[in-house]
Amino acid sequence: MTKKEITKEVVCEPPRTRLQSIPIMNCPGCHYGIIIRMICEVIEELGIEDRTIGLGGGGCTGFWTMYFDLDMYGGVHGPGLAIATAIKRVHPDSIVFAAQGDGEMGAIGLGYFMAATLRGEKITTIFLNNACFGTTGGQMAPTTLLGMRTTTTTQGRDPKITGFPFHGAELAASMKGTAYSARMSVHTPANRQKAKKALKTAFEKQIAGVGFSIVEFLSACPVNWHLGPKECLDFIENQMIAEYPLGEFKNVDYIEHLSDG
Ligand SMILES: Cc1ncc(C[n+]2csc(CCOP(=O)(O)OP(=O)(O)O)c2C)c(N)n1
Ligand code: SF4
Repeated sequence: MTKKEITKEVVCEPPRTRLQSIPIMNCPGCHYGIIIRMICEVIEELGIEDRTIGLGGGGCTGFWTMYFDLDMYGGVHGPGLAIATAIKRVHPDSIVFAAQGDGEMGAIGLGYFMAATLRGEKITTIFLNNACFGTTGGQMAPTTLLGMRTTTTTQGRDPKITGFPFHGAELAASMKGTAYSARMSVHTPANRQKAKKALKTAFEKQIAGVGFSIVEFLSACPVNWHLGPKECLDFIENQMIAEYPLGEFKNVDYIEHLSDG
């Protein structure tokens, strides 16, 4: 009997801009890794890796500064979009993206978010909506669903006490300086494809100098949702999307008094 020859063929390689010496340090089932890879793919497809500067956040996106083979800046919890603004203004030819947790952008950093959208800063925001403060143990975030139990809403979120969920993508879309705003999810392959297209469009708006751009991602946090990775996909499909509809909320190619050209 002759031994069957085994041939190896590379069918999928990691993106160049994903620094392979640093493993992704998320909890199992976290969607941040999928989103990190997507950012790398989009940056490479747009050919902007030599002029991209990324900003990590203050929560679980704090580790993001280590994952990319790009110029990266360590974020602080809250003023991320002010820091991203400064980077862009000092380096106007650069392409700047900022990762923002929902506790970060919707609570401590809400003022910086509003200011950046009001000014129409030509930066791209990646807004991670996992309905809780992930890093610090699953406290209620502005995005926590009504009735959802967290470590600070043990009986379920009650709007009479803690208000209603924060809709970042719709809020950004209502601002004059915003060129592109969308909410996407990566919980199925089809949604991942749509999300990548949206992310690419968001970066293209910045490249064209149109205005502020943002993609909100619904993202699983299995450890704080107390659900398994598969149950998290169902939770996104059945609970999260009911509160946070997916889609584009704004997509314009020119904003008077603001856009380049
Ligand atoms: C100024 C400041 N306040 C509070 C904290 C503590 N802190 C660190 S991460 C975090 C919550 C992170 O939640 P979120 O922004 O939703 O990001 P995630 O961890 O879910 O990615 C908090 C409150 C801090 N690091 N800095
Ligand atoms: S705490 Fe949540 S957001 Fe943070 S790495 Fe773990 S699963 Fe991801």
